[in-house]
Amino acid sequence: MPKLHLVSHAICPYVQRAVIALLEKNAPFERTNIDFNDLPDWFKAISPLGKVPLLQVDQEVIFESAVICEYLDETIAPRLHPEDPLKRAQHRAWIEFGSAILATIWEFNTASDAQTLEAKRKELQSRFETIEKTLKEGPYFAGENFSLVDAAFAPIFRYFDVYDSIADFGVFANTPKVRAWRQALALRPSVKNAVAADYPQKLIGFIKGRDSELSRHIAASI
Ligand SMILES: N[C@@H](CCC(=O)N[C@@H](CS)C(=O)NCC(=O)O)C(=O)O
Repeated sequence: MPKLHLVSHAICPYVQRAVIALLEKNAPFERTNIDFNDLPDWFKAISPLGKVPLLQVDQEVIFESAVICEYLDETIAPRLHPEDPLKRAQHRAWIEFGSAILATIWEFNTASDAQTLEAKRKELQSRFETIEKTLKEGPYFAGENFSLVDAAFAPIFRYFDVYDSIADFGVFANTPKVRAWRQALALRPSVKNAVAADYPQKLIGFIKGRDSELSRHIAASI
């Protein structure tokens, strides 16, 4: 088994995908959280894009969360991707869909005015309405078995635990299956343990550090 070192950040959702996959596989790994305001030279030297997650596998480097998760899935049991190639392709597609949601979440976090925040809120609601149509019995995306799609969506839902403490944005009002999926993922040990206990405070601090509509909501809520 090669030595795995995951270069990380305390609140990065893409990092959490890889951490959740590693924890599901019970694989030993070292995690180092870096500070984007003070990037270590060793990270600059090995990171092609200057982004996390980055996985060191012995002396080799892999970047991009989806690629890291695929590598982990191909090398460490149990498989989190379906065996069937068509189903696997569909799972990859929904992971991409999750990345599109993360892009909208970024725009929601940084929206400069109330109108933009509302537009992004509606966009998020509509994305979850789309995924509602694909969900079956649960508790996870593909039923009983936890998959890499679950690893990709758990960090998305974690944002909403913090948003819920700010205001009722009603993003999941029309999506009961998504709500149940979100609850099931929040209870999963790998999901719980992918971030430290101070994650909510760190995310709130990150949002408050920007002159955004959401930071004004936080100021109004305390
Ligand atoms: N597509 C990349 C996105 C990774 C990403 O955007 N990571 C952010 C932190 S959440 C980052 O490293 N940002 C640093 C920067 O852009 O300078 C992946 O899936 O790994």
